[in-house]
Amino acid sequence: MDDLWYSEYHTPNVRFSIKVRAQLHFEESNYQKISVFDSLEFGRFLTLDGVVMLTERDEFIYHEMITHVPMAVKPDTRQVLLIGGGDGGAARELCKYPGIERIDVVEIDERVVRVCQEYLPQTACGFDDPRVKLHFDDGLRFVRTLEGEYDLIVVDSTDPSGPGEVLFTKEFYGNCLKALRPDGIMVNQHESPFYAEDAKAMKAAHKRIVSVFPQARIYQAHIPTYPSGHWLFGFASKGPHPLRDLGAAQWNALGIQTRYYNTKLHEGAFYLANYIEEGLREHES
Ligand code: AG3
Repeated sequence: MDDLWYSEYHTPNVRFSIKVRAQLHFEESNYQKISVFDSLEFGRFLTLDGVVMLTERDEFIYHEMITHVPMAVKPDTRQVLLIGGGDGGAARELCKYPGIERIDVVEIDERVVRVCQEYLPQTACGFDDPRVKLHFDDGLRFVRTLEGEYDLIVVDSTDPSGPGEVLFTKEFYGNCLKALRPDGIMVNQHESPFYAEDAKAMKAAHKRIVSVFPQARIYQAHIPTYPSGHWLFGFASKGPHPLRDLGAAQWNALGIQTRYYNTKLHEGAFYLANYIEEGLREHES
């Protein structure tokens, strides 16, 4: 087979395809179908239920943007809760901060972690740091029990269908608010603004976050292997503002190496296209 392609439906009428060298792994866990492929253009990539979670070539964009944006706003972050993130990429970025004391990773599917440890060491190395504690548990169940414990919650979930669905509910966001310390920040992967179905889900999620958090803003990044290549993240907090409280000089003084994120781009990432702003504005305070 020398013409093998992986395809994902981004809409019923649009497919995104990557030429693959080989399928390295397939299994059906208790929660989902897990595959790892090797490709010519994007290196190895992980899919869950047929949806691309990360590729070796462009994962740095997503993982840097979901971590360094809140960290540059709140550099004194000590306790972090990472919901999902079973590939280790977000944990890897957070471990670049010597000030972080503990990262609790709550991943529902242990098999995702084990498969990434076997095939995707580039991201799974995030689990090697002793500050990272793995909890194989349901994210909603885990946050329900918490009160005022974390400076930062990173919601590194799948799309809002399947096991990731609860991580887009008002109940989940309300529990995240409760789990945060007084100046706490929650950042989540917020889907794509472009295709109609994705836009609907992302506006609904924003509406729920706005109804729960005093501050809620959206920022963006370019991620080639996600639908439309245009991806959003949510920044919500009990107080800190993503731009007014950006400690650019302080962050730059840390000397953290990044390939996508910088503090200028941080500011730019919060300026959205008109069509997105218009869709969101009705929900913002
Ligand atoms: N989280 C999944 C982002 C959603 C991708 N959606 C899609 N391809 N339709 C990424 C996990 C990386 N830590």
